[in-house]
Amino acid sequence: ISMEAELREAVERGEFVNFYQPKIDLKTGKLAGAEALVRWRHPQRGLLQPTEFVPVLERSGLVTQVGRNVMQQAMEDWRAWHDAGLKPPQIAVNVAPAQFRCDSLFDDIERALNTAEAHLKPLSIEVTESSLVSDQRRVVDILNRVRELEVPVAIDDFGTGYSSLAYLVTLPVDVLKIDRSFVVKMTQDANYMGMVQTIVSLAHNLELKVVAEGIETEEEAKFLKLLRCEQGQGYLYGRPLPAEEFGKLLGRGT
Ligand code: G
Ligand code: G
Ligand code: MN
Ligand code: NA
Repeated sequence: ISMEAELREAVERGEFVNFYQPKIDLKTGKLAGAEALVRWRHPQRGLLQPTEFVPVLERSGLVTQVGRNVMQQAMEDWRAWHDAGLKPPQIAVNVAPAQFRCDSLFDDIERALNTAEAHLKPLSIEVTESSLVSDQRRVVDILNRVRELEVPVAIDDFGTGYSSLAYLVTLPVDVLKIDRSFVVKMTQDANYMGMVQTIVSLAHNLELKVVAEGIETEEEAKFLKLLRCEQGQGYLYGRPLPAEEFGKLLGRGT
């Protein structure tokens, strides 16, 4: 049985689950958001990471279905936390390039949003640079409509893709996420430090907020704070957690 056929069955059986990784306000140290990260609860092989199956989901087109479910699940979890008297932060959901080519993306976002309390801004999306390079007018149109719903848009893995700097000026986005490959090398290599510094000031000049990914050490956090990077995400603050564990973290009021 091919992996694609196996994934098709996994979608039908609902074997995908959302994990949530905290995002921290670097100035206050408080919880500022979370990113939903999909996992596959494989009946035999246990919990699988996205690197093991997201590429196949993308090649087979199944990523539109799974992406839609991840977004809907994120807002159902948000709603459950809210109804339990917790204060869930905004949840960021990854949107794959193929979802932009699918006619239902805007409706999917609107439906998910209406599951939660839309006025409390429960949702944001993260898009990779590769989503932004093809069919730009269509993508810009979708992003504009998404932002009208007060759903912020982040460029994910910034610096690792193919987009030109001109896109940053013209695209309707709110946040730039610095890829963890830069953060890892930043404290080892002055060239990378310079690069991160430049990316943060570029973003700020364009009135974009910056989220740094993959923060693992206090030293990295210290430098990013000095650069006035707004938010951080990484093992230093917390690993991706199952919904139930993330709910407990919210209950502890961190
Ligand atoms: O969760 P990490 O733990 O391993 O995620 C690895 C990669 O998989 C990241 O690049 C992340 O953006 C991607 N990813 C995780 N969850 C999703 C998802 O729900 N949809 C898409 N399209 N990509 C995801
Ligand atoms: O969407 P994206 O590529 O940005 O997803 C984030 C990925 O990075 C996930 O695979 C997540 O598990 C992983 N990740 C998050 N924090 C850290 C970290 O501090 N170190 C490492 N090595 N990976 C991380
Ligand atoms: Mn992401
Ligand atoms: Na990323």
